[in-house]
Amino acid sequence: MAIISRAFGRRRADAPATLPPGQHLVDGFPVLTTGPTPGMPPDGWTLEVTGAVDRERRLSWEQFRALPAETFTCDVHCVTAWSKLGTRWQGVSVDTVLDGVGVGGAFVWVECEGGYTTNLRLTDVTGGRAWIAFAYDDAPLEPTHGGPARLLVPHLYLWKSAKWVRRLVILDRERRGCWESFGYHDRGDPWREQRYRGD
Ligand SMILES: Nc1nc2c(c(=O)[nH]1)N[C@H]1C(S)=C(S)[C@@H](COP(=O)(O)O)O[C@H]1N2
Ligand SMILES: [Mo]
Repeated sequence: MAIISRAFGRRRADAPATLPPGQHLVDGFPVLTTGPTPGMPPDGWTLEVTGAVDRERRLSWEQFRALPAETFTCDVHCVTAWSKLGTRWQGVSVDTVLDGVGVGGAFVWVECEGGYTTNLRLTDVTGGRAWIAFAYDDAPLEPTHGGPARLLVPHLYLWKSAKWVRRLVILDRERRGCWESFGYHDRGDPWREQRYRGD
């Protein structure tokens, strides 16, 4: 009962049904970063897959860009309550990045240039639902939005979509990232309003 009245109570009468509860549409594309934008030229960028894997993987920018990429359109939802519908991206599926490493754990800990971290379940970044994105609106991803490349997990709150991603660490138990250790939810499903631990 409480859950139902909360979800319906927060939805504005004129809000499209495609918006999760409590969210509103925003103009433009807000930038939300704690701290400065790290200067991260593609030359020095690598993407590593480490931790509980059979074979570690380390991709240079050239190797990463040689992987098959996808163009996809998705909605994004920030926990501060703004959403954008129909955003257009290009990226490499996380399935493709993990192909051949032999994952031996159910959790992913994500590390970024600049120190940001977040945690996810492996099932939330596999099965065609997450990408390492390198282009937005048919242009190279702006540094402020995570360029040269960011994780994009559009079905979860956007704090999970780590900008300037450098490393995916596969773990057999959950390790909390930056916001999660402050009490944000380990999973962060916007349709269930999983903002804070216990939601
Ligand atoms: N490296 C890094 N990634 C990050 C953040 C950050 O501070 N550092 N902020 C997160 C949060 S809280 C949000 S809402 C989104 C915002 O993405 P945007 O700036 O492209 O809108 O990035 C997420 N990824
Ligand atoms: Mo956020």
